Amino acid sequence: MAKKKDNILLTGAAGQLGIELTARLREQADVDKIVLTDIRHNQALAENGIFETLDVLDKDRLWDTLQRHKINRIYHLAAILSASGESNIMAAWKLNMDGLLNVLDTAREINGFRVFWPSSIAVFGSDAQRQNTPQDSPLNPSTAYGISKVAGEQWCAYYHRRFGVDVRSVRYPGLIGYRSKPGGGTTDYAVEIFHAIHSDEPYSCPLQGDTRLPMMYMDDAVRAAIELMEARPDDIRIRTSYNLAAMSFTPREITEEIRRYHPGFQTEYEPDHREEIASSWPESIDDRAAREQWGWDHEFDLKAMVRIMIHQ
Ligand code: AKB
Repeated sequence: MAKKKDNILLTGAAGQLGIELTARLREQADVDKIVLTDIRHNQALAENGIFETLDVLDKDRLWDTLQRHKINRIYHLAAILSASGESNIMAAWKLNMDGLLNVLDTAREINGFRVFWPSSIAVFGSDAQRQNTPQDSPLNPSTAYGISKVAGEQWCAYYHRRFGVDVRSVRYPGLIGYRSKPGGGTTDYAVEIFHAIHSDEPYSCPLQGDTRLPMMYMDDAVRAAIELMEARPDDIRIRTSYNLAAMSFTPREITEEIRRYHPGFQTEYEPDHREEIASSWPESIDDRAAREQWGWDHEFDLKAMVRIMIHQ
């Protein structure tokens, strides 16, 4: 018997990852319906498919939307990221935590439902090993965002253990793509730098030149989410969140790579509060568990990513 096609809902669909994930999901043959939601109306998304405004803090409305569209997969992406979260810690905690709990608590009422929820390298703090950070490291984060991700990971494991909710998660590094803009993250510089290439001014980088961070090209990030959602439940042995890695670089190294195409390009280093966050995060990640358990493998390194970002 042919497998029933999926009805998928995205929260935070207008965000950096949501836009890219939507484009990829639309190409999948086993997807019947994609319902895009975001807290604010988005005309571009509404013109191309089903779009509804949805505040994930409104649990009744979330339930109603899932029921009306017979949703069996959710990518719950709505969140406030690390740098923005520091200017409004209560808003970050409320959206990131209550939003996730609404999704998990609703999911336990629906048979055969799957949840994807992104965690982040922000779960690690300065007492975790910084190079090749292991899956099971101390989690003492430095930001409100990181605290919400650590708590969220624990809630995911709890809902899986206690109610059998099929929730799956990865700890994303900084994400880089050209179809959508990031908003409010510490790693946003790695996208903004490309928008500065054609300016007459040098790019003003909010991190120090030698602050190394784990990063990932968007196509890898999107594929990771989809492959994890398609993995056999028995292969997923970690129900908090998987370490995930692709490349690591410093602002100076990405500048050098861009200069191979634009030799006049300059970066000035003017570290602000984001430097403090970045220097509490890992430099590189050990993601062997994801590779061994559900076959994760990245495709893009720094050179490939820069080539695409320059030529898109
Ligand atoms: C951020 O910088 O806050 C995010 C993340 C690594 O979770 N990109």
